[in-house]
Amino acid sequence: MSYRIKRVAHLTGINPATLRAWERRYGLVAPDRTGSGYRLYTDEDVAMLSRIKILVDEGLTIGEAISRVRRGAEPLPADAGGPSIRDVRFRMLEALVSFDRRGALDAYQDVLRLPPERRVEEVLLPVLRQVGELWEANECGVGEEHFASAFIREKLAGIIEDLDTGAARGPEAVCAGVPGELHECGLMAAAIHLATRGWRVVYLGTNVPIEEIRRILRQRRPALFCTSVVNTMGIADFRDLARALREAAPAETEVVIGGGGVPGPFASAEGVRLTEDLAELAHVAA
Ligand code: B12
Repeated sequence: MSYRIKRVAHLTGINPATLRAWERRYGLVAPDRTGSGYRLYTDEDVAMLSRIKILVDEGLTIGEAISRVRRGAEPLPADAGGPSIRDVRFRMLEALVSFDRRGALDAYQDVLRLPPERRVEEVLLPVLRQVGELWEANECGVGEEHFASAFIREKLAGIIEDLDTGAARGPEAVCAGVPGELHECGLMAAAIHLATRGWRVVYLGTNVPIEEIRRILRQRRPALFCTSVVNTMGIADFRDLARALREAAPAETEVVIGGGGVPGPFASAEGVRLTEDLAELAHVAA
């Protein structure tokens, strides 16, 4: 049987952006394409991706998970001695959809030992996506989703505060959401990703008018401008947005648009780097 990417995401629990990133970066799978360019995955692809997802959920890095699956070896308990990441995610999710702030904080407490990036990418964002799935499946309401988003956003803001992004001595990055885009957590994750690599981050939040972005970029002339597009956009609108951002930025500023709303697989935009993957920011940063 063959499956489209959304179905694979549903079956494996790996979001489409990550599936595409793993394919590109690690050559994990090489799906065929339909006539219109959509990926088609096989049963074997789905089985292998599910196995990798389980290992990553158990706390292995993606690199470790891939080499283990390629060697066909049995997984080792990655979090021996502490609660597993999967367990923490489960407890946090349960607490959040029950409006149990104390319970969610207790769960978060158990992963404070992890470096900020792992807390973000392995706990906070996956829990938020799971809340989204519950909401989509009508298993929780908008109220629960808002409560959970507010909690996750608060933890991300706490990490940004702890990283003291304004004091860093590295190159400067401006992170801002574009008009109409209210999803903020991907943008915050990008800011955290950069800050942990020594970037000085000027974080503007969501829904910033293009004219304001232009004014600030022209004034500060940062090395990097980052935005996150989560709402799906048509290719034409997306190109207009990318062009407007490229024009708004000085020539020396690299412009990066990330997020699951970036249309694929044909999207491209001159002078703008498109990526769905936070890890690619490390290459930009390099
Ligand atoms: C929380 C949430 C909200 C909150 C946001 C609160 C906040 N402060 O951020 C609120 C309530 C505001 C909201 C509103 C809406 N939402 Co909403 N929301 C979500 C939810 C549950 C989580 C979003 C999120 O932050 N995910 C975590 C992020 C970080 O994961 P990610 O996007 O996959 O990002 C990864 C990569 O793409 C990458 N990345 C992301 N950004 C960047 C940036 C850079 C530079 C880089 C390098 C990488 C990168 O890194 C991430 C880690 O791997 C999702 C469900 C889901 N599955 O995500 C729906 C979801 C995104 N929302 C959706 C919708 C439809 C809406 C509304 C239109 C609902 C409505 N009818 O009003 C509005 C739109 C508001 C607007 N104008 O933007 C849809 C989007 C469908 C689509 N693709 O267009 C989703 C997918 C739910 C669904 N399944 O239908 N939402």
